[in-house]
Amino acid sequence: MPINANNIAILGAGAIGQLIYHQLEAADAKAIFITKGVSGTHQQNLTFTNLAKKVSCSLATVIGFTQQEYHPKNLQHQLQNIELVIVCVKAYQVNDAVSSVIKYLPKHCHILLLHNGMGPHLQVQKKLLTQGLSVGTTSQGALKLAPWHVQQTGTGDSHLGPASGIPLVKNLKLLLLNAIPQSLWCDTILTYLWQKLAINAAINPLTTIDKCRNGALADPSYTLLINKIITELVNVAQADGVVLDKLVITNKVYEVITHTASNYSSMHQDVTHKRQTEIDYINGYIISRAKKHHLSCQINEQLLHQIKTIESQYLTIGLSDNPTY
Ligand code: KPL
Repeated sequence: MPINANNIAILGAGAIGQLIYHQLEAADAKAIFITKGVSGTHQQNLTFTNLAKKVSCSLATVIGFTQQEYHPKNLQHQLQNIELVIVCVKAYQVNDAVSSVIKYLPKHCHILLLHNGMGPHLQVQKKLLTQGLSVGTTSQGALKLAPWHVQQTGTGDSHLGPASGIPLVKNLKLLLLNAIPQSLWCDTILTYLWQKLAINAAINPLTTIDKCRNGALADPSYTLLINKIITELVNVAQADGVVLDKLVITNKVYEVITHTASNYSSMHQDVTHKRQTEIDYINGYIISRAKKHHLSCQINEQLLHQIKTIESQYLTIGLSDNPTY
């Protein structure tokens, strides 16, 4: 018997959002989806392929709305019992996604952001009047095989923790930690976000520029470059008040390169599908914090520039296939 059918909403029906849905369901907590991909509220058949390739099906409530089509009263009514919204959209969609629903959420509702990169929490926390905010990062792998069919492609740690406002209530915190494998609640969540940022700052642009799988970065020809990316990041994080151990971070980056050797990074996939990348929230975030502290980070700037050049070949001519959420 599900704990509560309607007190958790997942904003965004991408691969990670659907993976979290299935993990919550396996823990007897049924969430609902809020998505811009469809219009109107309906029951949706979902398919999940787990790591052992076992396929299961379920039925989820999906509240869909499009930019043009808002049903404020309906939305407010449908979301009146929501206590937690897990935002699983691309970093560049977070601000818009949260802005779209915030006015329909109950005052005590908590928001959890789960995305690659850093930065959106700074925009979102300015918007929240009463709602508390948490942030998180996950290294779990998931692939969308069809709009409502995801496959889990890898295990990985997930770190969640408080960002601002009223903290997440204990029962929901325990529910999340119980549902998401290898998850931890961390009061110093920023340290983990910077650590994941280092992984993405090294792996994502390099695999995209060189059109290779993550494992190719284990080649010694990348050692110096990866070392420079990490050194710049560690210095910026320190100026931002987060002390990171460079050796620990370097080992983490290489651990992920090994564990995900056969994967294409999300940025590589974004470019392959002519979608906007998350570069502004990965290397771009390091650069923006560096500027704030009058630090230079040449290598990260160079990578940002190279990715922007690649993106400009399709984004400006309107070929982008940006996902809705
Ligand atoms: O998070 C990732 C991504 O591709 O965005 C890593 C960990 C690098 C795995 O590919």
